[in-house]
Amino acid sequence: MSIIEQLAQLRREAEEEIRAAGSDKLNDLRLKIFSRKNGSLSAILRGLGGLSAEERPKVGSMANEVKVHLEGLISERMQQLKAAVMEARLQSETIDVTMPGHWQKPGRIHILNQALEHIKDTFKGLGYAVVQGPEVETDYYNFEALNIPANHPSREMWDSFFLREGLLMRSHTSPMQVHIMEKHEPPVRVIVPGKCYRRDAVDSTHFWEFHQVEGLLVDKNVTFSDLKGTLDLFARRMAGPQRKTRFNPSYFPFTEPSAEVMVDCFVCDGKGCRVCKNSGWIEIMGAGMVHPKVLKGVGYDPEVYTGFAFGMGVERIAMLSCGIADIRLLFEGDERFSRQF
Ligand code: FA5
Repeated sequence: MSIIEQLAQLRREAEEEIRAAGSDKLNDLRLKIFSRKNGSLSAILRGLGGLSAEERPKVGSMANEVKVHLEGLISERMQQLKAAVMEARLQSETIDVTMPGHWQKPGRIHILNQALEHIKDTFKGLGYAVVQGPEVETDYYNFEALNIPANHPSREMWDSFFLREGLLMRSHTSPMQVHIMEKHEPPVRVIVPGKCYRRDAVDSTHFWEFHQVEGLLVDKNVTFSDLKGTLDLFARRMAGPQRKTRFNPSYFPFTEPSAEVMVDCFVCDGKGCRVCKNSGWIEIMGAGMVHPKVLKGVGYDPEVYTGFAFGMGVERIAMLSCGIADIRLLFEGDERFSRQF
């Protein structure tokens, strides 16, 4: 077969192969035709030397034309394959911008945390520092150091969850009064938010796990009027200026005198209902002047320093400020409830 016929055959066969090749084959095909060492075009061109001086340029230019033609076909095929890949991708990744999106419900701060923040802000504004304390306490801090010796009848007020010998889940935040005074010289002005645990029967205003905020202020010349003024301001700020407050005489072994701070019932406006047990009033905290025995126990001189303390239930405050009639609603995690606040 002459070189011209060989070139014509190469052209025909290569055209067919290029048209049929996929992108993985195309590069191999390019080498098979154009490789200097063992490409089929190079093999044919090696025969040029045997041609006459007249034939050589003619065949040379034909070989060049076949080369340019096949190279063009290969890059055209390459473009075609790339375009097909892109088209397939566009088809499979089509985004319908008119489709409705997935709605993510935004989270909310729980009503208890909202109340806690409000309480903290109010007292921070009055110059109180915020400190935390342990939930597992010793019998000494939960009772003894607060003037509640073993077998004292007032321990019944704090029916507790006991752990190992001498340890218990704190039943109020008052133990922190002692921790703080042991560590700091007066003046002291702190609040202590935290969880407390009691074996209380659950009803609309009691739960076995709840939150308190303890307050403690000790300095020279602190009087019961300072306590009343502070808590009255706080109650109105939390529950609204229309709410009435009342200080009932009460008893806590670690304060003398002691008081129960009441707010008129927000559900019945003081007329009497299930929530206020028909009394018209809801107790929100206990308070009083720090007992001299407690001051002495931590090394403070009760002749020089006096102070007041209070402990409030955060759940009760949250219920009061939002008109919630049952404490259990706060712990059920029902979104229909929590979304309202
Ligand atoms: C005390 O716990 C005292 N430590 C408070 C105190 C502190 C008095 C400093 C004097 C000086 P009491 O047991 O009354 O007191 O509880 C205080 C508040 O915690 C109550 O007014 C109530 O709002 C809340 N509370 C008590 N028990 C529960 C309960 N089971 N569930 C929800 N809230 C409760």
